[in-house]
Amino acid sequence: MSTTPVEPAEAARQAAFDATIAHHDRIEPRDWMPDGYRKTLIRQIAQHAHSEIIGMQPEGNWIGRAPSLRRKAILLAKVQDEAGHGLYLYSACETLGIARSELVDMLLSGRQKYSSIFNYPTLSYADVGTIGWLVDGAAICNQVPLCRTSYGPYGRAMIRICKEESFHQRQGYELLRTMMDGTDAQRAMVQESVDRFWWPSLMMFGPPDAESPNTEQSMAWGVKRNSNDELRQKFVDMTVPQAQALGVTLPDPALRWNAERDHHDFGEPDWSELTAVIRGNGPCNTERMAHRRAAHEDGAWVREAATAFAARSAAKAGAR
Ligand code: FAQ
Repeated sequence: MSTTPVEPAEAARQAAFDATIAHHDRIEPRDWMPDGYRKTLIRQIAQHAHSEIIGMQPEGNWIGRAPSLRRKAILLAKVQDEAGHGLYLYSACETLGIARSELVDMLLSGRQKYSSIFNYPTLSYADVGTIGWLVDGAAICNQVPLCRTSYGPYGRAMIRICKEESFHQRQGYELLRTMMDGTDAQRAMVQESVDRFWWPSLMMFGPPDAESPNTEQSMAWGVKRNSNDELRQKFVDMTVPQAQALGVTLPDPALRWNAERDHHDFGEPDWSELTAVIRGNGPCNTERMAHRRAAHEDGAWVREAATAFAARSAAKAGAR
């Protein structure tokens, strides 16, 4: 059998990369990396950044209708954090040799995805609490292991993001706790919101491992540290006692403790729904993208002004 000859220099670079991965050390922007590794990181980090930016919309929808000044201040801070997360992640992605404008273009043209969860509507103020509790809770489960991802700039961005996500989750839980201690109508509002967000939150972890085309290679490269199903299970195990403490019912009749497995058993999410949402056919996909395109167009003058200012500053610095 004939094999393609590998240049000695390339073989040495590949060996150095493999050794770094095997030692759980970090790959840094100037290190050599295989094309597939670079492409995988650009895909995942960019989709993560897009998710943070699109993820501002469902909650942003409630800033003007927050029930008190305190709730408004908390929600404003949270949504601003999400913008910040998007910026750290776009910056981490740019270290891989791709321009932010190109990443934004890929989002706006539909060539890159963002998390399915942000294509669901926010119908009541309880949804702000549920997003904090369940959606940020799922995000934390998924992102804490990413602090140890093999690519340095991504892992370092994740450390800061996870600290802020913890605050987001707590504010969501605290909001729901307050509502659960309120009136019957408020309790019903929380339960209705949890009923709508439970299954979409489980889908945030991606398709089941057997149908996840990227997991095996991403784990071999240390980009992902756990599989989709492992993290989904961790999230369920973490959330069930919190639901009990809150006094809400998770809408899954199959949910029960399995002492043999030392984990909760739970029902199968409707994977055809995840596929439909990822393909653009979720309840709010069209609205979310239309809003993002309009915001991008509205911001054109800011980008032009910043570019002109940067060019003038560079020219002045050159003249000095
Ligand atoms: N939605 O082979 P896999 C947040 C796609 S941030 C949409 O398993 P992979 C903070 C996947 O891209 C939430 N698409 O893929 C916040 C792939 O398509 P591609 C975002 C999905 O990459 C809270 C295909 O399906 N977090 O919540 C989804 O190995 C509150 C096959 O899937 C991150 O991005 C989905 N749910 O695993 C903000 C974390 N699942 O690209 C505001 C980083 C899968 O081949 C408010 N990302 N797909 O065309 C990851 O950990 C991974 O990328 C996974 C997917 C686990 C999401």
